[in-house]
Amino acid sequence: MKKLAFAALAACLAGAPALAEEVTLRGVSAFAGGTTFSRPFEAFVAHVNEIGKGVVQIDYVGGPEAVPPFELGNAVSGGVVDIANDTSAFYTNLVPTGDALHLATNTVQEQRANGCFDKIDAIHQEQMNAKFLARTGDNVAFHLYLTKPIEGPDLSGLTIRTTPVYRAMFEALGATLVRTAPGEVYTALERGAIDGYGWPLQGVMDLGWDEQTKYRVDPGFYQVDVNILVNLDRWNGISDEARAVLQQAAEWVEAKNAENIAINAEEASKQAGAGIEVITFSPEDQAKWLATSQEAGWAGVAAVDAAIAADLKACLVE
Ligand code: 173
Repeated sequence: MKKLAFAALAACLAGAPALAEEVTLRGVSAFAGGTTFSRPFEAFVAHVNEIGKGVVQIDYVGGPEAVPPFELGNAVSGGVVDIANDTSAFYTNLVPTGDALHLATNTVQEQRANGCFDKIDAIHQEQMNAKFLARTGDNVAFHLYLTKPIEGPDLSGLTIRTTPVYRAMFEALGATLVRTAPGEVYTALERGAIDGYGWPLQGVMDLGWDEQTKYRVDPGFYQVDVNILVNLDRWNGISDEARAVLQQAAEWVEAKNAENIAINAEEASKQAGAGIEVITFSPEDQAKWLATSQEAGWAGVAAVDAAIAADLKACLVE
């Protein structure tokens, strides 16, 4: 090993192209291993480890037990973690306009084609020292889940578990909000500390929340963003070949976002099987629900940075 490093250094000094050594990146997910929103990342890791042999490998260290979800942004920003699977809602401390990402109505493929992806990447590079490598979660909407029924889009008197994803909307509809990591939702429900929670259509059953959930409010709103981020210094320090492997695997995992449409249908029927009833509002109330989600969501981003909000809205909402 030492000899090899010396040989590489010598080759480098002699001006000859150095034999790039295989690099290993330490990877962590903000979601528990094997659960819905870690799955695309886990497939990405397996793919990189297959196509990147001799060039780049990922050592998947683990999930929230390795790094607490709301700390993962700092960990990848500072280089404690090289590559992270994280949602923008968990790192708003670093990229406060990241809330725009879940307001997208188009796909990541469209965002790559219309230049939006590069803008989002530039914001991540500048504000959190991270390369925005890939986005998963397209086609999966968020919902409100409840332990008691509601009649319409009035959440006053309800205490709801939230993350920045739902904050602006649920606040506008009068809810009292408590932010928790996913790992704390079950206990909060069990203790009656919350009357419900925001969560995507997929994954409710992963941590047993169906046992404590009576209702899902339809329609869903927004679109999940679970992103693969690489520490920028690490990204800049690896070979072109390693970066190309990661880019290729990024677009490969993004192509799998289309599978979410079929998975959504399976999940909805599993929830029904677990006894979760669907609350559907009147057409006027549905319109209010959805209009509030968009208006409150974009107002929240504009309050942070009006110029970025306008720029991203133009390429995320088509
Ligand atoms: O509800 C959440 O914890 C959240 O914000 C989220 C975001 C993306 C996927 C899953 C959950």
